Amino acid sequence: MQERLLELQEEALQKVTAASELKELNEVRVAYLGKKGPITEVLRGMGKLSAEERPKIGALANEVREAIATEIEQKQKALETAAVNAKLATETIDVTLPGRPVNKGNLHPLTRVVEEIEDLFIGMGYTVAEGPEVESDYYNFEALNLPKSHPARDMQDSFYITEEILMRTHTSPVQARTMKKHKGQGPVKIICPGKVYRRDNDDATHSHQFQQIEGLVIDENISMSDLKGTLDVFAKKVFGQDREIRLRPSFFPFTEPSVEVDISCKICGGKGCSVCKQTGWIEVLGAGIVHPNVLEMAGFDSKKYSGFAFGMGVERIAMLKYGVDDIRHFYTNDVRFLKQFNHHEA
Ligand code: FA5
Repeated sequence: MQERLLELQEEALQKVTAASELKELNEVRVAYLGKKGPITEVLRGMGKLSAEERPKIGALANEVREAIATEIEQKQKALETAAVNAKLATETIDVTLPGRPVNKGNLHPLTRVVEEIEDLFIGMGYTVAEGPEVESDYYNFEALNLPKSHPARDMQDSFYITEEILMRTHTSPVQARTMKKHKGQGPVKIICPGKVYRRDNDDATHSHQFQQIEGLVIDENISMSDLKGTLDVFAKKVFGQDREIRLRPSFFPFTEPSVEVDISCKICGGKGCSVCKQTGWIEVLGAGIVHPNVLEMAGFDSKKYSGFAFGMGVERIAMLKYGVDDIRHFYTNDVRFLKQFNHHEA
């Protein structure tokens, strides 16, 4: 019996040494140390032994079991460590690799200009108003003193959807809509940013779709000097103290008197270039004193109230501010162009 036990020990230890996987090792454990294993079998036959031999064989059997168990345990640890090392070897991270750059977007230059102008006027007590881009002929023209056959309608070639509905050609309809809401009660002090559409041929300074910001102030005793002062603050804040502004007499059916406001060209410094069409000036906005007909049509008493209004082209302002020589750059979305506006103050 003693021999049989030592034989079993030898056999088991060889198998432990040979095992190359945890699964195999477990099979050895079950085979030799399990309840149905050969050692248990030997112990069952101990009843046939003499009283002297029994404890000896019992002790030996325990030693054999322990030897096998210890060996299995050590092998198990070795196999586990080897498995972890193998995993680490295949999953190594090279911490010296440079990181992937995170591409951060930035606001479109036109959005930035609109926000800057909004902030400026909000700071002067204006509120922001908005209106629809698909507009009725009534608000786009008639309520602004432009009846159906008025020749001045040709000043803004329009995209008509039906006889009565068109893509708005300017942001001035928002003036008319806002005045109506006020039901003849002043004061009104708003700016209205938004997209507008015209059948203009695209070139360096014209686009068939562009943005405007409208301004409207109605109160008692509003005069041309209030308009001039406001435009001066606007020009100095947006373009800097060194920019000059020029007011030219002009005509708009909804204002009387009317002016067109030019700002000295930053690209050529006023000498003349393709952007300013060799004049040294770029037209950025139209303005004037609200026509009494417009006030009356919107329900305001033109004897009590007066007001001024202006409408500026956002792209023209952005071109002047950032020195952009072609309006089409704003709409072709070349990332190299857009990335240049990454900083808060360009
Ligand atoms: C108007 O649209 C008037 N509604 C402005 C106004 C409002 C006058 C209130 C009086 C009182 P005008 O057509 O001039 O006016 O356009 C205003 C500005 O829009 C121009 O000064 C110019 O900066 C810009 N603009 C006009 N046409 C284009 C175009 N095709 N592409 C880009 N900008 C344009």
